[in-house]
Amino acid sequence: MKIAKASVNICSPGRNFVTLKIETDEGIYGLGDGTLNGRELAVASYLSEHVIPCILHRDPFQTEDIWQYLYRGAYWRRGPVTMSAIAAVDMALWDIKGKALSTPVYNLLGGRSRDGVLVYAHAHGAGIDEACDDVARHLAMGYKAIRVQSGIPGLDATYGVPKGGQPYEPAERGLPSESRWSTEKYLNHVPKLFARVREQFGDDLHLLHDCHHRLSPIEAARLGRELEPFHLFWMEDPISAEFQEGFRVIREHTTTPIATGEVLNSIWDVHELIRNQWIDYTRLTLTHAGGFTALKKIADFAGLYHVRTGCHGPTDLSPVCMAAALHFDLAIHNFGIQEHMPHGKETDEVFPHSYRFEDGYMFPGDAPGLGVDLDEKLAAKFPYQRAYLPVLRKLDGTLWDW
Ligand code: KDG
Ligand code: MG
Repeated sequence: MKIAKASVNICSPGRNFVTLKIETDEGIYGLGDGTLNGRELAVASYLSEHVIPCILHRDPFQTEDIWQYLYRGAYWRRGPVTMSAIAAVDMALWDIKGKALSTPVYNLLGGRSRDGVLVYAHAHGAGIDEACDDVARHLAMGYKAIRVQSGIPGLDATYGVPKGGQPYEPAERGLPSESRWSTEKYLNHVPKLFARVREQFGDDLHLLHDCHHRLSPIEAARLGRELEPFHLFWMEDPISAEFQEGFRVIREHTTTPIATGEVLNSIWDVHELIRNQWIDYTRLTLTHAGGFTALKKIADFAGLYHVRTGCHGPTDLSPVCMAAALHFDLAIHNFGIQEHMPHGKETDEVFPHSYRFEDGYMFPGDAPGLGVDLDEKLAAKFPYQRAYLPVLRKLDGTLWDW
C-alpha cells in the first residue's frame, strides 16, 4: 500500500479546525488533526507546502520512519507549528493502519489497559455560588472529576469563565480582545472557592483547577499550600510551562499535585520536569506534540517516574484528536485522566464519531482505525474565520501571560 494523495481541510463549524486527509492507492484513507488555535493557517500551509510533497508514494505503515523523516530530516525541529503538522500525519497514518488491519487503534498501541477513560468536565460561574451550581449540574450528568473556575471579585473577566452562561470557548472571532489581571485578587479568591466546593460536595469528587500560567513560582507555592486541605486532583499550569526550573520551587513547598504541558510540544520540553519529579501529570496532547509515535515515548518515559498523563482536550482540538486521545488513554499504562470539553452540535455533525461518554468515563468505540470521519460537503458550509485567543494585561497595563 502507498500514500496516493493528501489534502488539508480548513473549516469552522463553530470554531476553526485543520484536518489532514491521507488517501492510499488501496482506497483507504486516514484523518489527522493539525489544529493550532489562532495559528491555524500556519499549520495548514506547513502541511500543504512542505510536508505533503514529501510523504507521497511512501508506505503508510512506516509510522516510525515517516515521523523521523519529518522531524530529524527537516533539520528545523520542535515548536507548535512543526509538531502539529507532524502529528496530523502520524494520526492519519495510524488511522489507516487500523482500518487496513480492521482493528481500533488502541489495539495497535498495546490493547486495552482499562475499561473506560476517566474524564474531567469544566464547571464555571461568575461567582462561587454560580460555580457550585455548575458543579452540581455536572455531577448530575455523571462526571466524577470536575475542573472548577470562577470569576474573581474586582476583575471584569478571567480565564475559564464565559460571558453569558455559554460553554467556555477561548478563541474569539476578529482580532484579540484584551482583559485585565490581578494576581493578588486571584490568590485571595481561589482558596475560598475550593473551601466552599469541598464543603458542599464532600470528599469523593475529584477537583481540578487551571491557573493558566499566570503566577510566579513562589505565588504558585503559596496557592498550592493553601489548597492542600481541599485535596485537588491537580493544580494546572501554575507558572509558564517552559520555565522548567521554576517548578522546583513549587514542589519544595506544597503537596498539591501539579500538571503542566498543554503548550509544550516535545520530550525536550518536559524531560527535566519529569526526571526531577517536579510534576505529577503531563498535559501534552497528540495534536501539539507529534502524534502517537511521539506521545507514546513521552508517556513511557514519564511512567518511569510515576508521572501520569492528563491529555489536553479543549474544544480547540477537533473530534479527530479527541478520538485519537481516547485510543491512547485506553491503551497506555500510566494514564491519569482526560480533559473533556464537549464540542458543539455543528462540530459533531461535521466530524461524525464513534466515541461516547457514559457515567464519568469515555469510550473510543470499536470501529477500525480512529472511528472518526469528516463530512467534507458539510464542512464546506463553514469556511475558515480569523480568530484569536485573548491577550492579558495587569491592572497597570503591563502585558501578562494569558
Ligand atoms: O487554545 C487554548 C486553550 O486550549 C486553553 O486555554 C485551554 O487551558 C486550557 C485547558 O486546560 O483546556
Ligand atoms: Mg489548561
